[in-house]
Amino acid sequence: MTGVRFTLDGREVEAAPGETIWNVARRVGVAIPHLCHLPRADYRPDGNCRACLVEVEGERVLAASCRRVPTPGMAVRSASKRARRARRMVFELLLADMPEGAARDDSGIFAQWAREMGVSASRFAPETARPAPDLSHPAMAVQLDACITCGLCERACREVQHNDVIGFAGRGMEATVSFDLLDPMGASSCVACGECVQACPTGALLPKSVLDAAGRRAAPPAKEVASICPYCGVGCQVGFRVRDDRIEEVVGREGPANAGRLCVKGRFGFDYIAHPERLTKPLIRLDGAPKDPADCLDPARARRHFREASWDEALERAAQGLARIRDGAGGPAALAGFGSAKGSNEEAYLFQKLVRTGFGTNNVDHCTRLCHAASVAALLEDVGSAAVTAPFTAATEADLLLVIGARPTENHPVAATFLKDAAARGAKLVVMDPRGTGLDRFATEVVRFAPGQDVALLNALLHVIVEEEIYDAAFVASRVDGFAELRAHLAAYAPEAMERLSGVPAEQVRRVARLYAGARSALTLWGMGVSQSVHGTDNARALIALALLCGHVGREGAGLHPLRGQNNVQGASDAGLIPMMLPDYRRTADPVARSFLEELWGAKLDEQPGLTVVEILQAAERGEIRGMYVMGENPAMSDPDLAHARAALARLDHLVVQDLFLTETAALADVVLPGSAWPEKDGTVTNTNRQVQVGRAAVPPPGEARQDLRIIADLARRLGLDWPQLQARDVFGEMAQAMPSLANITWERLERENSVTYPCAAPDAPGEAIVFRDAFPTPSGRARLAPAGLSDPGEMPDAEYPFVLTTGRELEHWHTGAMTRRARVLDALEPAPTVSLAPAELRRLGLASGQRLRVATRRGAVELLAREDPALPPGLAFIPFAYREAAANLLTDPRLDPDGKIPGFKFCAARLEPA
Ligand SMILES: Nc1nc2c(c(=O)[nH]1)N[C@H]1C(S)=C(S)[C@@H](COP(=O)(O)OP(=O)(O)OC[C@H]3O[C@@H](n4cnc5c(=O)[nH]c(N)nc54)[C@H](O)[C@@H]3O)O[C@H]1N2
Ligand SMILES: Nc1nc2c(c(=O)[nH]1)N[C@H]1C(S)=C(S)[C@@H](COP(=O)(O)OP(=O)(O)OC[C@H]3O[C@@H](n4cnc5c(=O)[nH]c(N)nc54)[C@H](O)[C@@H]3O)O[C@H]1N2
Ligand SMILES: [Mo]
Repeated sequence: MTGVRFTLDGREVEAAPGETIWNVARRVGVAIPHLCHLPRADYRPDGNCRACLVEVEGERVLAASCRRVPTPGMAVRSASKRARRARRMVFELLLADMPEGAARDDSGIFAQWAREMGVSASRFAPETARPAPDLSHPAMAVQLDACITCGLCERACREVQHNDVIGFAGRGMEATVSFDLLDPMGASSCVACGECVQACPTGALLPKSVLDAAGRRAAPPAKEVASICPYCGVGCQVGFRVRDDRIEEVVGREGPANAGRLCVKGRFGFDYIAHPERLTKPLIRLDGAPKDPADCLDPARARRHFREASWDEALERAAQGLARIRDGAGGPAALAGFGSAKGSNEEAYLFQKLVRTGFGTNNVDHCTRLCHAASVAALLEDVGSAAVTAPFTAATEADLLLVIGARPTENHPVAATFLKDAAARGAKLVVMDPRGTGLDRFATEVVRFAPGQDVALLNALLHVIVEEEIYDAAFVASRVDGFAELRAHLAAYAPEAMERLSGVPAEQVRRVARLYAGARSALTLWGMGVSQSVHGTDNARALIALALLCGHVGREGAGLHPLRGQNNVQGASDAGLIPMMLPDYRRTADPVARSFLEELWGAKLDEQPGLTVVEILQAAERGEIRGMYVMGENPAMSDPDLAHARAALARLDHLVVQDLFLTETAALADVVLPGSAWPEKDGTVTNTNRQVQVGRAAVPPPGEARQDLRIIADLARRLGLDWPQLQARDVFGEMAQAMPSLANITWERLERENSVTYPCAAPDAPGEAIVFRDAFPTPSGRARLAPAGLSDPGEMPDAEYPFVLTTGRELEHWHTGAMTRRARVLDALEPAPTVSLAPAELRRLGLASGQRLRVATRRGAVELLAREDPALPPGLAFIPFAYREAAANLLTDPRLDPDGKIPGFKFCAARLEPA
């Protein structure tokens, strides 16, 4: 590749093929103003604002340098008098229409350049009447008096995030930014990703959190700390902008998983850490105060049962209670710990080490059990490793994307932008889900099927691929075992035979099978719809078989990607917060692994695998587990069949909860320890793409709240372990010794590079984004095609409970609502619990949207507001589990998948009636 030589202000420079004059100038340190141009790869240069005009020798008109690509020998003058005067004129004209002669964002790109060029007043009179501000959205202020119609917001909304809300109404001088059909922003279909706000050069769009009373952002941005978003497994790199120890604004940084983009939670959901209900002192339950599950309904009520205590007293009380049980009749097996996928890798590692060596049991688990446990079981069985084989950004190279049982536009919104990018580029997109999803409008095929019938659908696809011999025969021959058995098994699964169960026309199954098998490279992404089922492992087996059969693993643009949920669920699992596995998935029964860690930790390890999340609570209800330590989890909201789960927690002799808030779980505790929120700590997290990323403390914890890492170590010492007080970087060092997967990743390297993918072959090599190119990490090096059979999807509807109830999430809320219901913007966007139903079902019940409805199952009942949702099929009702006043999990069924031990959160029988 040879570059193009030309001169810039008399200096010889070279442009890469396709590189614009503006980009070359920036690279060599020549500053040219820009407004409508955002120097990010995903923003197309538009050249409409003329702020970047330069003179090209021999050309009559000035050229927009953001778009113009140089030709050999071209002489470009960026600083000629003519170019400078033209650019000045552009700024003056724009300024004429702005309030008080300046932009609304004094730190924005427009104001910076205006200052730089010495343009502070305009010779021109305002052209048009100033539009009134639109303050209808809880998060963003629209003040179009400062708008220069540069179009960046439209590109942000349409081309970068593919949300298609912002457009231009009117023509020429009258053109104005509009949301949908000239709706107020707050009433539009805007999903509040804030991409437009981040792109706007003038402050016409600003986050409300930075505005002064006059609607301006006055001072330049305060300190910006580079960290990671605390919400989902995408792992967006963020900048926390801090003033006076308060986060004022969050901006997207260009991390490998987000390329500068964020979603509503990451950008606007940060103020939970400063909510008045934040715990700032340790609490101890008053002697004799009853543990009443009804307190879970109202933390304020629960608070009366506690008194504040010193850290010394609280830690001593916490440790003594655990030690008494450990050393008593039940022994270590009467103790258990739930660690956190919301904390750092270092915390997760120390937590499991504390339970294994300080409690003396493997009863340690975390929310992964309620999440991808079934996927993990199937992946370990079939390909030998549970992490993704390709990052979601492999969508860029894929020519087909299959998304099943996941709604990335709501739950992994920034990952969704990459999928939408791929579809816009021409990749095929197949979406399979019982409910309509936000990706449907980008899809080539939308396969709506009956809930719980994944095996029927997937086996039918497999049947067609085998029958029509369109599988990847070479891949099957060289890389996988079990083909003959699978083929025999599939004979009974013709799409015509499965149609009755899955509801999918055989013709569509055949079409999709050919599409998927015929793709050059397909990326297979899935979520909770596959995993959270009493036969979730079978669902995942069938899906994995589909990818293996077609050879869609271990190549560019191909791979298996179970979208990981929590910000650190990949890392917490890797670090060993799993009852049957030590760090790096080595079985507790493996004597080599045990003795290696016994040496490193200087402690004896139990070879018996421990109990899982739901099993632990069931054992607690039977009185077999007597003491628990729960950090950064809220099982009194997130576990199935809450009446029982809460009774189990209440029955414990000793419960220690370490959280940010007096959660529904903490309401049942004996000791509550106030921990640190993510923006308050240093530490690493591992995202869904296997990227280990580093977060840095931006603000201190409030009051007497302490670093989680320190609390774990303090408890360990009080339980008799000889642990020094370590910083995150030191713990990372020990962790890297315990975990071969972290080879060649050091704290120093992470500080330097912010993100490194594991596995990584050398200290200076990039990590391996795509794995299993030549072999699978199984004893034979080959993968396994595992046949999956049909079984009931769970508790079947009947005359008494005729509906199927499914549960899950909304864009704005995080799980049990502990964080997001305490984030002002998010709570304002989704303030109340709802049950969504197909319009026809709503009519049948004689209800309209917004009316109260009672939903009952064999386990409990809740009341919530009805919401009409045409994306739901008849017979299916959806409830998000974020609302304590109508906790979805009072309704759900605790039956477990036999292999993954995951409950079927997506399916149980329910009755609906007007309240
Ligand atoms: N906004 C937000 N984002 C989140 C979270 C959050 O709480 N809020 N949580 C994070 C976590 S931990 C996780 S695990 C992820 C989860 O992210 P997703 O996997 O997207 O989770 P859900 O929305 O629970 O369910 C996904 C889909 O499963 C479908 N489904 C229901 N029944 C079936 C079925 O029988 N078969 C199939 N194939 N599909 C079915 C539902 O219709 C839904 O579209 O999200 C993460 N991101
Ligand atoms: N009905 C139904 N139930 C479900 C699901 C479903 O789809 N339907 N999905 C399941 C899934 S996939 C998951 S992952 C689980 C999630 O279940 P949980 O993990 O129990 O839910 P969260 O609300 O994320 O709980 C996190 C807790 O950690 C606290 N926290 C946050 N950051 C920190 C920190 O830095 N330090 C400390 N000490 N605490 C912190 C929060 O305040 C909160 O109380 O829910 C499961 N339950
Ligand atoms: Mo999850």
